[in-house]
Amino acid sequence: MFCFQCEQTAGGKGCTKIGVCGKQPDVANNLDGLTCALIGLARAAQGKSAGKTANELVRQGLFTTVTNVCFDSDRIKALIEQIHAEKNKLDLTAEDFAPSELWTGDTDIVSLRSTLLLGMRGMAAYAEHAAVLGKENPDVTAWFYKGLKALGEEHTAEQWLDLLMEFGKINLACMELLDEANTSTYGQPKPTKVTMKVEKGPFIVVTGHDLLDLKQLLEQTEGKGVNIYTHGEMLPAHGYPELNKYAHLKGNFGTAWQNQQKEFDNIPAPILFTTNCLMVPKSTYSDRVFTTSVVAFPGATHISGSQHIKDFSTLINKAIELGGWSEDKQFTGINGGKELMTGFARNTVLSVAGTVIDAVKAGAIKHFFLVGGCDGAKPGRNYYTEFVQKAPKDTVILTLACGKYRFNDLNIGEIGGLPRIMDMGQCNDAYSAIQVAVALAEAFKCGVNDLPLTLVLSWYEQKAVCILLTLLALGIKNIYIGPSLPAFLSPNVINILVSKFDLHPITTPENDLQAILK
Ligand code: FS2
Ligand code: SF4
Repeated sequence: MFCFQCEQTAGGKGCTKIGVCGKQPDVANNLDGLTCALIGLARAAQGKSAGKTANELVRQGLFTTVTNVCFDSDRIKALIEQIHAEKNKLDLTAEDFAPSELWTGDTDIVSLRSTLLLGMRGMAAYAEHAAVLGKENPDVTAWFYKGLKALGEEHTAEQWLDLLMEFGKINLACMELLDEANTSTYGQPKPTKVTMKVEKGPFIVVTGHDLLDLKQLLEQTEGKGVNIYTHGEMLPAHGYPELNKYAHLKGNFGTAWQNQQKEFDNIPAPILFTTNCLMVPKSTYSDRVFTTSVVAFPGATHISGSQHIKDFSTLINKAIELGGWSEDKQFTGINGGKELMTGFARNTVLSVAGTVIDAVKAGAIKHFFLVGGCDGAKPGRNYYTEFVQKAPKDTVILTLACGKYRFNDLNIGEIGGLPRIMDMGQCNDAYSAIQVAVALAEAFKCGVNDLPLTLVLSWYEQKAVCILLTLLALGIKNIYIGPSLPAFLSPNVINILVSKFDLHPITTPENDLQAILK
């Protein structure tokens, strides 16, 4: 096996014996086979209209290969068979890409090709979340085929770089599509306080990013005496009016994905994984793990459904059987806070744009930071907690994705009635952050790079890769990134990104704050 797609890759170079994530070699090899079959499908679809089934397979196939999504070789092999059947309908002569060539060749070319593939894996997750809500963008769909086909071809470094920038722009369209799908279905997010107290009685913990799964579970548990708690990337669900209206959507349990083995160990409740990030479940709770859509783990109960309509009764019955705690339990975030705030998406932030602009002009707000991205297990990720704690009082912290659990329970005060930490949502809500930045730049009649705004990002998996490519494609410079640079970026590619985009690897919170605010 070979895999270097995530931040925790073995030795900062690549997993070759077993994944640090727990991915077994047979799973890794089958995931490579899946990628190569998708390239074959894209070759077969060239010049033809591929159709709904093929489009779905492309999205779901790429999504399946994202870190911590699918650990089940049987499911991957079944997907490959379906892809081959679709390919044969389109063109019997088209061949799969050779898995032996996926990660080999000239170092810089492998680096650029891998960056495109990994970005596309991330975008597939967003496209799938939009598709289950009935939203597709033909340009995004077409680009999956274009990108997959390109992965199986020879290109110069310049051509790969051009493809990466083109991809970054199409990923913006994909994030916009998902923003539109979410807000048109569930309403515009509103600032919402979320408790970390779990009430006595049966409950279910829901993690991952898929709001439709949560919505269906809320409908199916209504009036049954089973409470629902979000976990990880599901926290922003509380901000959406059409989800928040359910009184039994009670609060948030736990923190970011890498703490799940500790947090899920002793709870008297089942956990539903709607997307990444699933860690190998410990035997003490594996019978309480339920997966759905592309997420799968051998032995865990998988809930499927046609047309994305699902029957969650086995999960609900498990919650009733386990019964929950006999009294209320107060949990806290990693810094001891008992409440979290979410729901500061573009609509809310832009509705107070006048106040924000006045505060900047009057000098009350000196700088904005977008401190966001993925969380992970590395000790160096304390950087993000310290960065927020050490940021001067006249600065505002916008955040998104699961990296926020490093600091979202901190109370660092307000500026002009606005909290200094504003949670804009999940990782795909980077779209919201971009819209806010663009609107501020218009208000100040300057470019986004001239705003008193710095992006301080944390990365772990492939959605962070597609978001970074979008930011670079938009010409956003001076981004700080950590906790370490991706193993798939070769030294030459890093040099290009540093010289072209002033990309900075993080150092220490003190040094970086000083450099940014000087
Ligand atoms: Fe966090 Fe994991 Fe959102 Fe990433 S829950 S690292 O998938 O996509 O962020
Ligand atoms: Fe290793 Fe990450 Fe790949 Fe898992 S996803 S095998 S940890 S590089």
